[in-house]
Amino acid sequence: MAKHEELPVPVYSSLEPVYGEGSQLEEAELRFGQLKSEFLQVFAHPPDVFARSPGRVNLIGEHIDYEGYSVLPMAIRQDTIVAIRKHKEGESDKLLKLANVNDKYAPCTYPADPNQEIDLKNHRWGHYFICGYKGFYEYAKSKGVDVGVPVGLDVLVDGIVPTGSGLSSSAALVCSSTIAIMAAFGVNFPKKEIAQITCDCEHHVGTLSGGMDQAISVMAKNGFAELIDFNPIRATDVQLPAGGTFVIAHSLAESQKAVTAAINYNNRVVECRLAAIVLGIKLGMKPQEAISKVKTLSDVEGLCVKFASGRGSNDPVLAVKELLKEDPYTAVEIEKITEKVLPSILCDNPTSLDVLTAAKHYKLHQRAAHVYSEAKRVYAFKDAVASSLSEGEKLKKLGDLMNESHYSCSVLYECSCPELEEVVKVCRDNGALGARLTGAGWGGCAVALVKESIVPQFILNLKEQFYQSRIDRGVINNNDLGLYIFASKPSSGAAIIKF
Ligand code: NG1
Ligand code: MG
Repeated sequence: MAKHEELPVPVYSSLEPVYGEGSQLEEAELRFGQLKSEFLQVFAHPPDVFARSPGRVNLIGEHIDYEGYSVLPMAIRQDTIVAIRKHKEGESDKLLKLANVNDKYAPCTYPADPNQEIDLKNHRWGHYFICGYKGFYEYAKSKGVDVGVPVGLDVLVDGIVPTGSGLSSSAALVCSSTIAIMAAFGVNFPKKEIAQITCDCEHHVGTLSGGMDQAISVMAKNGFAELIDFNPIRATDVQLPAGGTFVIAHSLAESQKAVTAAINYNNRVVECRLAAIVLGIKLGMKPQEAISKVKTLSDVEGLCVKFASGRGSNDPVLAVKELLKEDPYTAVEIEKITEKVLPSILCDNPTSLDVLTAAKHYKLHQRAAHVYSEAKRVYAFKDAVASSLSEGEKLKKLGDLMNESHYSCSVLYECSCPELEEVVKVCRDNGALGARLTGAGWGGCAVALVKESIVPQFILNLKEQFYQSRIDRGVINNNDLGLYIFASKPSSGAAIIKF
């Protein structure tokens, strides 16, 4: 039997296989019905096909996917649906017409040109669709799949993954767009290939992101979290202990990653790369060799472990502690070690150059210590789930690992913010076994592991202790509370729906 990730995206003729039964199915039926009639209204034709792809919550393994390390997310119920119609050749202007059911997102039009550049200075929601469009053509070309000449596309989007929340609304949009385009062109690819295409093509919006979000959005299975490995992308089912529930709680600070990339997300990617090169050199590589060969901290882990083993340990963090100073490095200090100026080291990626302009210094020690320790916690988490511990002990262990992960994100990686610190504390004060920021951070959501039996009370307490004052100040509306704090079960991945 073909492995799950080798299979193409499933195609369904009804909504039950994706949304199950009950209220979730009812809500989906309503959304799809409205989407269809709005499509008809806007474009005067019905859509050919729909694609949906979910958001995700990362349980553990933060800011390590782009360093080549495995992560452990699960898909959430909230998803993005894309309805699409492909024009016939010569039918009309060759335009990609994008509309959104949410008025917040004004319609936008792009040329049907797979080689178009994305205007990074003017961030627009439609750019994420264009990522998928470009990715689709790049992939088809690389595989020699003939998809014909570019034609016009009509597209209507309905996304309910909260944006700027660390729940991957961007990947849900990129994945559902790419899959809708595929389906409109009558092709389908193995899920792991789509996970790779969508990961690569999201770079067109200017973030140097890893592949976690797209991988889980495309490959998730109902009822399971997934351990996602990279190079090549692989997903292994993780069955979470039944007595625990993951509650997602928004800090109400919006994280505008695409806008602030140079000083936070991309900055960390660059710091990790520089830390890896410096470690490589300190561990015996020639500067030029390290610069050309070392891209991520996983590339020099072997050398770090070898160094540690000389001291009776197998922990790469030991090498970090002894070889990288705790004080931040200036560019000049790094250049002394690398014997080359930073812009020429990072010239293979123009996005990195913006980071150099914005950065004052580089915290190599802290970032590398976070990455290596967080990578270990992911496996400890997976091993605890599979262990013979009692359920209570298991949950406690998972919670402890989540707390350690948060501490490392907050103190070593500095990707938290005051609102996230507060919501994490309120979660722990109210009986969470563990709580941590999830996703990129700098705002967005926390995820808390809570005993199933106390979930309703836990949510009530959070309402009182965290959200009520914000409701009173008009930051959020009381009726919307369910959008900001909710329990989540592992949901299913991307699907194509053809009625
Ligand atoms: P968010 O910002 O939560 O969607 C980002 C990256 C991930 C990963 C996490 C941090 C994108 C699309 N995703 O997620 O690849 O690096 O941060 O673990 O940028
Ligand atoms: Mg994102």
